Amino acid sequence: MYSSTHADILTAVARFIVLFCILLAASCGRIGYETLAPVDSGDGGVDNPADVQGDASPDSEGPVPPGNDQAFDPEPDEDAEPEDSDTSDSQPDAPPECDPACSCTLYDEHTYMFCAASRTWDEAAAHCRAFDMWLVRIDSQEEQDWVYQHVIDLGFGDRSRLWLGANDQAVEGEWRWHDGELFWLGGADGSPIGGLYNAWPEGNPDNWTGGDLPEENCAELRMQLNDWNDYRCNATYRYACEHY
Ligand SMILES: [Ca+2]
Ligand SMILES: [Ca+2]
Ligand SMILES: [Ca+2]
Repeated sequence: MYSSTHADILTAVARFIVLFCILLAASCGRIGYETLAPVDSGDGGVDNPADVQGDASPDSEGPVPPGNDQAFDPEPDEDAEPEDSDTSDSQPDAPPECDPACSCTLYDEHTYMFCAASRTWDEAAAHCRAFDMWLVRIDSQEEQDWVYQHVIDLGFGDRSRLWLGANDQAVEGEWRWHDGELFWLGGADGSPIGGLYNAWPEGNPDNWTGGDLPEENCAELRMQLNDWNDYRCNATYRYACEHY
């Protein structure tokens, strides 16, 4: 009798414990859900249309666990930094490399390289091309005067001569810049092409050949007069390159 009663008590206690645990588990589950759910239930349970519209976009992000928000933030930042560095990388790519033996400077967003070494026109032109430049192309009185003054500032001398990109080596009388663009047709009595600038003085280009000398097919800047002259391309002058 006693043992039977004792067993009943144990069974009742066990049932109570099991029931308690079931209730406890159900209670915990509900608490856990409600903890995450308010934002969702706000969407689903919203009876006010105004709230639906107002909450729609924020809630669509809101229900994403806060942990995700934190995960999202670093990712755009990491993306943003490379974009910035890419942009900054593309800028340094623009200016060409400068030969340490020459002097480089910036004017009107173009890089110029002034070289004191004396070379023939073809040698000077090749040197410019090796640094992604052309022999200097002068397109305005302002550029002409700037080049003139810069040569003075560099100490090249006010009587020095400087190779320019202009030449008529391919066809006599067709004066083209180093890049190939035609800007003058004819001799001293010729005409500018396309309204392009020139600084020929009266009497040049004259293709002078005095005796057995080669023709004059390359243009020099005469510092003494701040103008241009056609001269023999195998002469050796200082020169200026331009990146454009
Ligand atoms: Ca130029
Ligand atoms: Ca000529
Ligand atoms: Ca001449």
